[in-house]
Amino acid sequence: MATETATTTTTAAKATSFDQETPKAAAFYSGLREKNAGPLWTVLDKLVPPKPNPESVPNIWRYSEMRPSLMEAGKLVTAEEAERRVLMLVNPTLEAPYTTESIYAGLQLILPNETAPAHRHVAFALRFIIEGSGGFTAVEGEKMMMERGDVILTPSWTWHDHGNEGNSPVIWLDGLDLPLFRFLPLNFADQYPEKRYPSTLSTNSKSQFPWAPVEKRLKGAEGPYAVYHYVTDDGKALSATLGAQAERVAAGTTSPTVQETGSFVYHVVEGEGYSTILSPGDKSPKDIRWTGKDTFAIPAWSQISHTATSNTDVFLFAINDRPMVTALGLRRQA
Ligand code: 1HN
Repeated sequence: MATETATTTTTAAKATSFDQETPKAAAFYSGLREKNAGPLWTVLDKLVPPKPNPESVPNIWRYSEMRPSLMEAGKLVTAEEAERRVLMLVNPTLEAPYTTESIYAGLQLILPNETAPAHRHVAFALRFIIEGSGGFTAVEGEKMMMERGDVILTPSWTWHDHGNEGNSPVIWLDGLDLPLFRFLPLNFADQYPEKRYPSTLSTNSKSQFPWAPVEKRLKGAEGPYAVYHYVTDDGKALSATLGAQAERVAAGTTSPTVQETGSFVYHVVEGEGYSTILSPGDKSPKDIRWTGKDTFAIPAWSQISHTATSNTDVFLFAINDRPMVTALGLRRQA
């Protein structure tokens, strides 16, 4: 990304008052580049903008389009060959691993009897199970059966492998803090010498958050809109980097407009509707229509509201970067 910024800002500099470059000035600028230095005054606007200026754009990955591609991937490569058979959700204006500037998301498929072999890494992962039964993930010796709507954590540096003991495809949404490791290149990883790390079945793991209690909380909350913030047993965010939330928007209503210094990857659990997103880079709001199992990205500091057009309530799940934004003292809300 650094290279991209440098390129854009050099171009931008040419269009400003510094474009009356005399041969002497031109020689000065190119001489600086040879010294691995550069003039701040041509890029200051971009480095210190009046408001956040994400490069990412709002984008949707429709399940009706992504699922066939996942199934095709299932024919091309085994989970074992791939290590993780994932279609990354790449923001149109960025490259992998950026779904937003701070969140990586992907759709992972595991077919019956496959194994995604055990490894561990510093990056944190959380998963939202979309479809299939009989899938499992084992995290540091705890084997958890994956059910639709579960959120399952893979904390930093824990051994994990996935499998499918059922007879249908199992698909989930992965969220990882991989963008952070482009900025801080500190992500180590290990392969386990065996396919699986030894594990025993767990039905009440601290790393597994079933949907039913979350849905119950959302349904029990008064009013047409409710949000639930996932927390661990000790009341903390799900990790130091990424967190998660779920929302209910009553049928036929629109949620309040919010704007905060963080980005989101939303996933539609149930219902139909659209989100109205005014991202900092856009002049007018954009409506993104969605239905069940779709996933969409929202850049930082966007104005966001969700409208439920179905005649049943809408339930949304979202991965956010709030823990890291908060830890860095950068959290603001409009
Ligand atoms: C990973 O370990 C998983 O364990 C999924 O399922 C996606 C993307 C990048 C790096 C590691 C997994 C990943 C990943």
